[in-house]
Amino acid sequence: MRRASSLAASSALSRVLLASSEQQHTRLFQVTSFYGGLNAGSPRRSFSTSMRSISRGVYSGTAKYFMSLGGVVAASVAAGASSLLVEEEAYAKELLKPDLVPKDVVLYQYEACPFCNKVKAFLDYYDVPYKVVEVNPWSKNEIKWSEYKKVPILTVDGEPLVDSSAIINQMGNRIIPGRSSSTGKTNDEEKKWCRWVDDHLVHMLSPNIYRNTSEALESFDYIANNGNFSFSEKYAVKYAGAAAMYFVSKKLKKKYNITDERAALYESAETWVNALDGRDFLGGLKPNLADLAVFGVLRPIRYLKAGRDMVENTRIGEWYLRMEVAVGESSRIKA
Ligand SMILES: N[C@@H](CCC(=O)N[C@@H](CS)C(=O)NCC(=O)O)C(=O)O
Repeated sequence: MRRASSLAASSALSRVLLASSEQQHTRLFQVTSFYGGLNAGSPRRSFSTSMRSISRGVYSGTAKYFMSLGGVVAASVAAGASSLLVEEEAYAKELLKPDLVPKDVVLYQYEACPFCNKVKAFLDYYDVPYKVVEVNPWSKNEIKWSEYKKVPILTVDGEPLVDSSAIINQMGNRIIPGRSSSTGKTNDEEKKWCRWVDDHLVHMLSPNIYRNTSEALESFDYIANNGNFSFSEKYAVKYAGAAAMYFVSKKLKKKYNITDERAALYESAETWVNALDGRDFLGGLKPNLADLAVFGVLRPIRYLKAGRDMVENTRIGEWYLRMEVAVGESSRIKA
């Protein structure tokens, strides 16, 4: 893993910088929105994209003029940029030996599915290039060839793997050196928290993201715009889906004994921060599979109202940001 030479110092520095990172993100987000480089899903990326565009000189003279007026704004952007650079120095992807990287990896997924996002977090962190096939949840035409009718399905050099946890375990044993033989406390802790993600954390999601009509519509707007739907399906999905999931989420609340869904989400976030026990990641100085699982499951909701509330009302934001930096850009191969 690439790390800054003075690990302890940079880690401490990052901690200080990350303490105000949520405010920085909000500010950067507002600034980039103003300049038109908006990407609601990833303020960090939209910021760097905007900065790259400015430095390449792609903006018109008028736009540059308005930018030059924003002296105060620019100063705060510069401060944010330098701290983000330090963060990127300290946390980075885990790079594999090239001969361990599978040649042909295809993920059959729904863009907003938490289980699929777990697998993507793993592939992105280990920088495994993968193609994505977005499955239509109604016809499922794209996975007609498979007996398994859920997503994610990952084909690795032609071999289909199913179920997010099994996929990650099998891929981990295959590409992380020494992993299949690793034993002991660390491994037990990692396994315990991976199980917690599947048995507990995922059940917090639906009751929260569909908890009222406006949040259900916000969630389905995201799903409709990012899923594999025809033009007419999009509208049906957004409104019928939101209405249906609003009622389903109430049933799920009962099933999992949740009385106050937001309180339960916050409690889960705090439980996770307590598990970190002061470490940057559950894996110590770098993420392990449990970090990647928690991050993956939370990623589709992070910039929805539920995720924003969670970050504002719990201590999970600093860890989440470290994960965003460590996992980095997607390794997805653009078609
Ligand atoms: N335990 C499985 C659960 C996968 C799962 O339930 N996927 C959902 C999407 S989030 C699914 O495909 N449901 C069936 C359907 O859409 O018909 C895993 O971890 O991969």
